Amino acid sequence: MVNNFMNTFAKHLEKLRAAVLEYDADEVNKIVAEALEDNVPPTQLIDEGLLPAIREIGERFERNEVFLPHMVMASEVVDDAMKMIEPHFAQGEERVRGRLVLGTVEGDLHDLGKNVVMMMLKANGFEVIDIGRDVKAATFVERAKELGAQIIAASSLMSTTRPYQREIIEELERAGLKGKIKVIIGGGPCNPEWAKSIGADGYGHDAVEAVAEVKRLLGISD
Ligand code: B12
Repeated sequence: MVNNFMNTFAKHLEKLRAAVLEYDADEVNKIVAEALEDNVPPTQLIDEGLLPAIREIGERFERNEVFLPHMVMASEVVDDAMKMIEPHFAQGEERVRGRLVLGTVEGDLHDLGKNVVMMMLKANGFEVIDIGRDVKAATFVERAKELGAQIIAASSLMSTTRPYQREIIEELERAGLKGKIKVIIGGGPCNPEWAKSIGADGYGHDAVEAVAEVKRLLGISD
């Protein structure tokens, strides 16, 4: 019985990965619908189906095997599929455990990772206000202030945009809010050393770590 489940899951995930690599939106949506029907967990569909495929596209891009339009097509296919999956995430608890403002930094249009982080945080009972992509440092701080957020979460996917994460912390310092509003960062070019060097309060390698870091910063132990 357990093996049957595993086989069904593996089959869906492999088909899903292949369909993203073919940029076949209809096929991807069909597989996602079937997989959800077969009770494949939404996190598994994302982590083991969609994400390996989009990473593979990134690697092919790096090797000059595919070009920008292919990355655009693949990201649109993945974005659509994530929109189908989102309602199937377990709802977070009624009680809101904390409020965050989440965005991608200035100059950076990559938002798939930010969206995955948002889904996971919401599923874990956090209120997340998505302020979009290509967001200026000052806007992160203004929005967090006006919404009474305890945490700013900033995503950066490029080495050229990562410095804007530091600008957010500098903005907080200027506003006298450093330490009062915490900052958590993540995304491809980020790592714990970078987080430490810019004075960020937390770093998450992926959406699961994002949730763990937010809990740590808010002193939530479960
Ligand atoms: C899809 C994609 C695009 C899409 C983005 C669409 C969209 N709506 O997001 C499009 C086609 C628009 C694009 C454009 C470009 N891209 Co691009 N893109 C990618 C690609 C293939 C996948 C990124 C992705 O979505 N991954 C899936 C998500 C789920 O993973 P993730 O973002 O890493 O997020 C996870 C973690 O990092 C973490 N996380 C993310 N954010 C946060 C935030 C917090 C707070 C926390 C705690 C955790 C966290 O959790 C997430 C979930 O696990 C990557 C390759 C790669 N390997 O990353 C290149 C890549 C990021 N792109 C790259 C480049 C160069 C570009 C362009 C400059 C190309 C060009 N010549 O124009 C433009 C720049 C546009 C701009 N101004 O931003 C480079 C960046 C190189 C670098 N180091 O600087 C990469 C690495 C490709 C490469 N190998 O060269 N891209």
